Amino acid sequence: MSNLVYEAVNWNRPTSELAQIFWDQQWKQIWFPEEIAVSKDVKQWKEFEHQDTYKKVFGGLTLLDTIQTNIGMNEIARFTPDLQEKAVLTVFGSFEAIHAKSYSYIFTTLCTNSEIEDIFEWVKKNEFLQYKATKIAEVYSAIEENNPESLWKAMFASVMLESFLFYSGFFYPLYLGGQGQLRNSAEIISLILRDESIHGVAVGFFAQNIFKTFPQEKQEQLKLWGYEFLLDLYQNEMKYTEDLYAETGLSPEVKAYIRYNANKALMNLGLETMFPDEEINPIVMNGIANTGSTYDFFSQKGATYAVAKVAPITDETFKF
Ligand code: MN3
Ligand code: MN3
Repeated sequence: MSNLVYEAVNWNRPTSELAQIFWDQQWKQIWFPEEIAVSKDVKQWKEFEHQDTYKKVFGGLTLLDTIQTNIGMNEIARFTPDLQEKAVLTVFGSFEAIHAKSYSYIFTTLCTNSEIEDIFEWVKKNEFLQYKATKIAEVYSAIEENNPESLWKAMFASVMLESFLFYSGFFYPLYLGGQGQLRNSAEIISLILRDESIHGVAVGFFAQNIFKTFPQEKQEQLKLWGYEFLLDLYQNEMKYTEDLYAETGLSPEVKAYIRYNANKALMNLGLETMFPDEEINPIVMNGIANTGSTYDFFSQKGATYAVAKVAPITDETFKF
């Protein structure tokens, strides 16, 4: 017999400030890929010019959501001491599994079996994709019991993945969907994005609470680690984007969108942004702006470019 005492999760009193809010919001937005009529995209898909890019975008996203299901949310939940936060993170993990599965639903609807096999092979072979998966998974796998620094790093990596690194992929379906192309597949992305925005805010918030407990010297050290980690992933992301979007000519716009989201990830973690504000394609921006309230965000696309500013976290952030 060990002396370990098992404690029961007690939701009768709050042990974590926003756990209940994150819990409620996540369940409120439950969805299943089969609810979206992706088959309506089949006709456009047959004539679509850049099928190769599109398939690779979704292949890359599948890998990231697989890691976030199997390693990310699991490991972070496992080592998070607060039982309510642990429960919230476990729920987030189930949604990651829905995300990862939803791409397969799109593949099944649009592609042949041999095409699908080729994509999953490409995922294993693309060096930039494997690099980012490895970097993130390493931090997830390095969490230690009673080591809040290692947990903070894993939460930092999680926010990088969910608020920053997914967006090189999200760009394309949002960009096309906003112009009436392959809209149903884009709608799935908008639903995923809606979940990711809660995850980024929640995990960022939990991370900030841990960060506050560190002495200033430790905080400075961790910040340095964080910015270096981000820059390394950023450089890789630029190469991934050039490789992925080569035939579309969209790389410069995707890169601007990536920098915007890197700033957003830093904001979620309570840290200073690092890239200057710049113009983001308004079709893609509208895809994010309206995901909280409506599925039909495409009808509201803007006609002109505007400089996208990242908003700091305020009380408004928590009104999903
Ligand atoms: Mn996800
Ligand atoms: Mn997520």
